[in-house]
Amino acid sequence: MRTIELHKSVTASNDRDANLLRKQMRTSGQLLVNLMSSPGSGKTRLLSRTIQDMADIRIGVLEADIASDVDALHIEALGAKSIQAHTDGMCHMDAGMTRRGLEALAEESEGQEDLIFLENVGNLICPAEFDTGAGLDVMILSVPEGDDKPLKYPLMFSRVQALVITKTDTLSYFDFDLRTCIERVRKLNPRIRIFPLSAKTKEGMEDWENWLRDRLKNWRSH
Ligand SMILES: Nc1nc2c(ncn2[C@@H]2O[C@H](COP(=O)(O)OP(=O)(O)OP(=O)(O)O)[C@@H](O)[C@H]2O)c(=O)[nH]1
Ligand SMILES: [Mg+2]
Repeated sequence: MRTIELHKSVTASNDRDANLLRKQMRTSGQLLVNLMSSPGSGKTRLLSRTIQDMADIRIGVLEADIASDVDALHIEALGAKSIQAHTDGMCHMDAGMTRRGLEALAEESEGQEDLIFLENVGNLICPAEFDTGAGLDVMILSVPEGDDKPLKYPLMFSRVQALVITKTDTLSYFDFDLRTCIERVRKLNPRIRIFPLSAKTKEGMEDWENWLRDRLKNWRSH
């Protein structure tokens, strides 16, 4: 498993870089999914379960963290190609950093993946402000974090195409009202897809994985 050091991109326009990367990914037929959430919400565990369940699809993972390589090692142990990217203390990935991470991944796997996940740095603020060039932006909110998060971090909930509400196996231990949470999210983002699930018990995983398959097909048909 390879670790790369990334530094902030010094280009004039992140949005332009992101749009170009998205166009190139569409041409290559690879769908990049940007996963964002607060630290510990369950990104790596969701990815692990998804990789195990979707064995027929070639999946690669770009793990972005300020330090450590535990997540990438975990993913590689499942047989998926993974690159650990260190972000030089930065709390998000920009499009140039994502491109360099993807290039490193392609050197390892010869660009064979159908689906590539970017596990963004755990943070609900900065990653929402930077387009990475991904074809899909997905947020994960876990039950222990509370159902008030859409009120506190509206930008993140507004700009993603899907929300995974994870750790639903813990609902009986927390004062988390799923209906209220979903109402709050829909007020910010009426078209968002919402997947309540548990990566531990697997309940709800199928809907999430079917949606990913559908999005990949759609990505390749345009
Ligand atoms: N009960 C339960 N625990 C979960 C679930 N998903 C993740 N966890 C646990 O939550 C903790 C954090 O999960 P991770 O997958 O490491 O979270 P992360 O978002 O990748 O964390 P960072 O990379 O540090 O931001 C671990 O102890 C997981 O086992 C779930 O669906 N149910
Ligand atoms: Mg992780």
